[in-house]
Parts: sequence; C-alpha cells; structure tokens
Amino acid sequence: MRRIELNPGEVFSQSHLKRKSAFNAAALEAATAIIEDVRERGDAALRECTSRFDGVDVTDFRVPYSAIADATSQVSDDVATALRQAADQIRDFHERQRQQSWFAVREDGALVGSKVVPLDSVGIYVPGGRALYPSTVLMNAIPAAVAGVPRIVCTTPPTKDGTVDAAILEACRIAGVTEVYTVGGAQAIGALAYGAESIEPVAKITGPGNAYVAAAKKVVSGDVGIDMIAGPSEVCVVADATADPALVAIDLMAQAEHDPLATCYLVCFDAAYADAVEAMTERHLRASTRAEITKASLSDQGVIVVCNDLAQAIEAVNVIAPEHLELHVDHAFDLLGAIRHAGAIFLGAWTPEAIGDYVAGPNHTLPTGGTARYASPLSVDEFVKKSSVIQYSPQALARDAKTVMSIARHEGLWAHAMSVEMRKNLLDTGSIYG
Ligand code: HSO
Ligand code: ZN
Repeated sequence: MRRIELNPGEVFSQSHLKRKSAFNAAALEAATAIIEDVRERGDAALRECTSRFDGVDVTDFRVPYSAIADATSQVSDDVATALRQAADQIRDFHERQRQQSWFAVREDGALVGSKVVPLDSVGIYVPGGRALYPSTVLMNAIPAAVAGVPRIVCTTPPTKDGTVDAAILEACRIAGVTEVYTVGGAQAIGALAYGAESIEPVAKITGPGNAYVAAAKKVVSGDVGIDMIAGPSEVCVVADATADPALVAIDLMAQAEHDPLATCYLVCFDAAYADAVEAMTERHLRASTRAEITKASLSDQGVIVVCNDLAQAIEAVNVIAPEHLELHVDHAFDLLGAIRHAGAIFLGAWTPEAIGDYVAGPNHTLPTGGTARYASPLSVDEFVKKSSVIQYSPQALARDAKTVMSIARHEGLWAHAMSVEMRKNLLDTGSIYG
C-alpha cells in the first residue's frame, strides 16, 4: 500500500489522493453507441450484445414467473434463511424512512402541502461478473417495495448457460421484484430507459455496475431517473493502538476482494502499526480464495496515512469522504460528531463492514469516490417523488393579491398580474373588470 506519513500539523489534502472518475471516455462512447442501437433495433440489439459480451445466445430475456416462485427450492436452506433474515432487517430499517404527505392550513384558509407518490416503475441493475450479489437485489428492491413502487424490474447478465443464479432469483422473490430479465451491460440500461419488444421502459434505474453500466446510466439520465454513478467500492479504516492488526487487515481485505480497483485506506498513528497490518494482510492472503484481486487492489490502490494525532486523522477522513468508514478506536461513538463526510460509519471493533453489507439493515448502496461530500446512501426517498399542493380561499387570495401583482408587474408579466387582479376585483365589486 502507498504510504503517506504526515508531519505534525500537516493538513491532508485532495492532492494526496489520486482518485479516478467512475467512468471513462471510451466507456461513454461505447455505451452511447449500444444504447442508440437498442433504441433503434430493440430486442435484436439486445440479443446481439448479449451474444457478443456475455457469450450466450438468449432468445427470451424474461425469466418466467415460475422460476422466481420456485427459487427457494434451488438454493440451500442456509442461504434462503440468511436472505430472509437479512431482508427482514433491511425492511425494518427502510420502513423508518417512509415519508408522509403533509398539508398545512393557514388561518386565512390557504392550504399548502406536499403529496408523496411512489414511482410507477423502477429498474434494478444487478451486476454479474466477478461476484454474484443477491444482497444488492435486497438493498435496491426492498426500499422500492417499502416506497410502494408497484412494478420492480430486475435485470442481470446471464450466466454462461443463459440462466440467472438461483440466489439472485430467491432474493428477487423475497424482496418483491415483479419482473426479471437476463440482460446486462449498457444494453440493459438502454432497454430499461427506452424499452424494447420484451421490456417495457421504467421511470428510474438504480443499482451498481461496471464502467459501461455507469457510463450508460449517465447517458440515459434525464430521460429516466438514476440513483447515482457508482464507482469502485472503498473503505477507510481508522485504527488506534486498541485495534487488533489482524482484524484491521481482514477488514481492508473485505473491501479489496471486490475489485482490483477497490480502494482501501488505513488511517493510523504510527509506522510500526502500519507494518503490523501489512504483515497481517500478507498472512491472510495465503488463505484467501480471492488473493489475486485482493492483492492487486491493496498494492495498486491502497493508501496508508500515518497521522500524529486524532484531529489530523479526522481531517484526513473528511477529505477522503469514504464510502465506508470503520472507526476501530477506543470510544468510537465519541468521534461521530466530528465525522462530516462518509457514506456509512461503522463504530468499534465489533462492527466490520460486512455486517452492513448484508444484514444490519442500512443500505449498502453508498456514495463512492468522495461523493459522500454531497450524497447520501440509497433510501426510500429515491423511489418516491412529490407534488406540491396549493388551494386558496377567497380570503387568502385577497390577502396575497397585492404581493403577486407587485412582483408580476416588475417581471413584466401582465397576465400573471391580471389573473390575480381579476379575482380580487370579483371579490371587491362582483365583477372581474372592477
Ligand atoms: N461492499 C459492497 C456491497 C457488497 N458487499 C455486496 C458484499 N456484497 C459495496 O457497498
Ligand atoms: Zn462488500
């Protein structure tokens, strides 16, 4: 891992980081061409892309309802039980995010309010490739279901035999997904956004994906809603002398094993401690089943920041604005107030990130690449929209007429002013012309 040893009082800055963007120009160009093709040729383009990129010929993209209903029998009891428990805790957490419509009535009888409406439909992209993520199905579909979205579509690349992993289907069943399609990549995003013979378009697309999926979401954004442009996953572990280097090492590796581009930050307080953590990663690597990816991520992307005190460490964390932050320090909760930018914050030695990835309840779809400076975790809010509601009484109109007329005239908008003046006249004289 690259090491940065800060001098006392030195401020950690963006220039210490060498972050890459979540997508690149080549991916953007390729994704744009694929999406255009899907818009023009529909299913024929989806079939061609699937055979070219996934190496399988799929004739019917829609997974039959019976395959989803039967999924439980295709996975081990152990996995089915785990998915159900995780789903229950994810649902409990997200139920708390549900927003109510509200209306306020003023003394003059004016009513103003906000009406919350679930989206008609959403498309959830579930990546294939390096790993299978039934947990991602739960994390996207459950908030959509809690929001009340009636049509929840899931697309995922086909496996080599053209099917969908049974655990993904089981997660779809548990979470309330209504349609599943075996199509991935930019072509899936194009079909979700604009439709194809076999897929009706959706109002919003959520879910993570590779550089092409990220680029495709950027291309269709505006025509449909998107959640965020997710980059490679990140963790930042702050470790003081109370943290066991073996646990810190395995927590870093839990992020590194996702992707060679995943980024791990260790923020600690002396070089010897950093050495101990690195020695432990070497040791754990010997047992890892994903040693190659883990090693590539740690050596190419990993960063160790050696700080002189806690204040300097917290400053560094707020500059990194990590997707996941683990505080392996004494009295971790006491630091919470000082942490300004992090997607999810894991407090203390007993809270590895994996707990949040799967089961604690909060969403694991989090802002990456420093976007935690302005963005929040995926939530029920992403699956609803609001309409403002206004109803005026005659008294309320009389009260506010002058204000509208003054501003409208200043803006040079004659009919705006008149639409209020005529009503005021009607109230005052019984005639709209005064
Ligand atoms: N750490 C990933 C989520 C995940 N981990 C899914 C395992 N499965 C991004 O938050
Ligand atoms: Zn993970």
